[in-house]
Amino acid sequence: MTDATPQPIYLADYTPPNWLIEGVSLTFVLDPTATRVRSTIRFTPNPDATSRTFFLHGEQLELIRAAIDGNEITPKMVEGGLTADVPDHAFTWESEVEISPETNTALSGLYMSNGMYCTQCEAEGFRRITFYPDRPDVMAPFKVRIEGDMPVLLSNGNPSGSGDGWAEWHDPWPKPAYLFALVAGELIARQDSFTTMSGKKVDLKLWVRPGDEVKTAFGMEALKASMKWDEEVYGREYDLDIFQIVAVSDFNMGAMENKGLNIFNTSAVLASPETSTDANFERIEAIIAHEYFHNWTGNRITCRDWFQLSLKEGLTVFRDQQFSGDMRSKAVCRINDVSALRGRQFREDNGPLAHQVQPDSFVEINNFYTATIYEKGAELIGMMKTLVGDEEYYKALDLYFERHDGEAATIEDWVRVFEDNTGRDLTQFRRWYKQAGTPRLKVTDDFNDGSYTLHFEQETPPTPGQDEKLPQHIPIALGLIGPNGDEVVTTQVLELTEAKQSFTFDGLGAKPTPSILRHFSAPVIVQRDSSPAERAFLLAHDTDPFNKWEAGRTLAKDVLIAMVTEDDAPLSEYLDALAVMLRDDSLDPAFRALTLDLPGEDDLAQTLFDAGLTPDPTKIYQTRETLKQAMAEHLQDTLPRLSSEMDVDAPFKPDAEQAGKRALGLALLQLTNRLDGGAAAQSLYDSADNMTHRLGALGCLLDVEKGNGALTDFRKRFEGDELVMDKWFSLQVAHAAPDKAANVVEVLTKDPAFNWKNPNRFRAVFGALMMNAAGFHHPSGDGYRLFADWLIKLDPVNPQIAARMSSAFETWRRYDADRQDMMTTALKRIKATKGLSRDSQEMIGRILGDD
Ligand code: B3K
Ligand code: ZN
Repeated sequence: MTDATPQPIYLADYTPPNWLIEGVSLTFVLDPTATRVRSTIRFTPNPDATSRTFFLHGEQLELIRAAIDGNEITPKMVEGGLTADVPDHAFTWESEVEISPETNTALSGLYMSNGMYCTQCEAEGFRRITFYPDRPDVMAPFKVRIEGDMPVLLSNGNPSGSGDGWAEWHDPWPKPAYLFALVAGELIARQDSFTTMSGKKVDLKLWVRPGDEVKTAFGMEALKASMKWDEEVYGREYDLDIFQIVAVSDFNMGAMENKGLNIFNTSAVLASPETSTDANFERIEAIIAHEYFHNWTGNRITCRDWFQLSLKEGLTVFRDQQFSGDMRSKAVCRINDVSALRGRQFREDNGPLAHQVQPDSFVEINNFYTATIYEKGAELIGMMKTLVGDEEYYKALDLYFERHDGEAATIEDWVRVFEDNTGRDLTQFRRWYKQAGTPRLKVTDDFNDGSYTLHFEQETPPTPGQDEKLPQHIPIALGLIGPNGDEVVTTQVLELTEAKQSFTFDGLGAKPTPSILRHFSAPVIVQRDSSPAERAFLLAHDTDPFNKWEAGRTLAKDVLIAMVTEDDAPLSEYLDALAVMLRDDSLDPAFRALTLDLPGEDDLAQTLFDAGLTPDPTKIYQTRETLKQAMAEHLQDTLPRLSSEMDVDAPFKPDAEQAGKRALGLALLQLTNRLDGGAAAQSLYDSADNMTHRLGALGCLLDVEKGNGALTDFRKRFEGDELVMDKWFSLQVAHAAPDKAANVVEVLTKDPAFNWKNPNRFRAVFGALMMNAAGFHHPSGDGYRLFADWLIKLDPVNPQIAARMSSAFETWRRYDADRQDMMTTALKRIKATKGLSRDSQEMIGRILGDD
């Protein structure tokens, strides 16, 4: 931690490592406050390097001894590590350091969680374990010996020996240090096996704390399904004798893809019907797949440097999204993915934190594990697939694995594989990686003598450091629908490359209705003046499920915007269209549930801001409430029958079919709840046999201020279950009325169960406050003050989480002068905190727009 202005590092300054590593041996002698780490590393000169200077990263390490080729030396300690005089040929480095896992609250490096030892090394945590060239382009095979009085001692790779109080592991696949992992504790495993496509049997172990084993069945099935899917779809086979997952309570993110030993936040792996919602099951399945898929896209082929982060993350997100689509409903998954993209990445792209998918510089790389790197990165992969077609996409991937296996690659390598494979010139497409901001796509049309022309105009607004934007290469999947609802032009992909470009379709009998950007074929914002009638027509007739949903969403959004900005906005077209769609039982219940879901408060605020207006969060909140009430009243007669159709008679299964019914059932319950004052919700709460229903019902009860009894009951039932208690905390904040939200948070932070050093618990409360837009932005400013107080408190303990959550303030420029003033005051107060971490310094500086 330092007060000095942190210095950025630049992609342009990349130089190859001076020294490569042939092999590493590590010995850990575990102790909570005085763990000894001995390393023996065989360094060889890198023929591609321009210098032989020897530098090893190291942070918060106490050096006990160091030696080169057996001779004790005294290295020179420098900022961020050490240097030493070394021979100009291969040599063996040895060192011993002491570290204190118990006092490591940042959860980076080796730390303790509930009495167990575990590690998190990505991005730069390994340097908190031992002195090492902690950069992803230095790859090495690892041998690890762990000594400690713990029954289970784990590391990467295959087991190579064990005895009382010790275990040894060997990972033959060269890997960068960020993929290193160690776990030691009192754990028990669910065991299974998977036979790979070449007939190799792989042991599978999912390690948890005793008591949690009842929650491991689903995760194990998801793992086996992922292994099979990666073989079938990408031809990728697993490459060690064993694959292990460990569940940890204190973890900064969802999970980590350490080679052969994935470490998971308990929230991303433990599941049971009584304690997990359908959304939890779905997320767990996706994260298990994501981390497993990293074995090829991330581990076998890793990143040359952290500017290439999206090379592994964008591609792996794309792969996990494909997997989820195959396991569940493609349409519903796509809609959810796009909603998440709009909610998080568009928000980021439209504010002071906007950055490139491949940034040019960063101060703290942990601040760049963002929706832009991940989700926008995944969209870029999807666009490439759309442009080259499925067959060429999979051929290009084969070439990628063949050409770069075992390497630390770049985004440029990736794009070149596509060019070499297809012969296409992707020069313009590369702009997607280097140009931040969400393109706006204006669309108009005309029809003359059977010729229909669509006119596109693209423009990307300025983002920090990038005032001028060039046109992007945008694949626009398009279909045309005739006046009788038949599709007259089936989906085809138009390639927009100019700032303005038109496309004409001849031989049409009548003016068609365009279905633009099917399947959301590019991460852009379509701006098209369209009548409610046209939107309702598409909602009824579009054959592309994404655009069918999109038509409903834009219809709802237009209505909400009109309600906010005009006195009497007509609702009938929307409500009638909704009623027709809801009753259409040829439609998947999950899809219908999504159509009932109104555009979020943040989305509306951004839309108003884009239109040159100043959003008022309170008014947006009230408007959504008014529309929901109107929906409930309009659908009143339909609700009882429809709701009963959503009953699930069969035993609980977390599959898409049952989950869809529960989702629609709960969406309808939220409407019924406005009419019956909580009666149906109370009865569902009392009879619920699964967490989806119980939590959904509890939310409804809180909405009508009848939740106190159920809240007490819920706590009593689940007091011992951390993950369910996280829900108990977050639900109360999510459902707090805007004028009460800050107070609810204040009370919850005083609850003895509010263990704020645990990231899940902190996020449960403050993540929910951030999402409760009208509460966070309440004109009293209490939300801002409280949020800032807690970020200041958290920063010295866990800078990564504090920095990440400061993005709650990233939208400050949208709002009125009073709110802007209160938000910037809060930000400046954080900034002025003595000893503020480099992580938070960078984030707050960028949010405020400091140079
Ligand atoms: N690669 C990790 C994220 C590491 C975050 C470091 N701050 C998980 C994932 O994307 O799979
Ligand atoms: Zn990942």
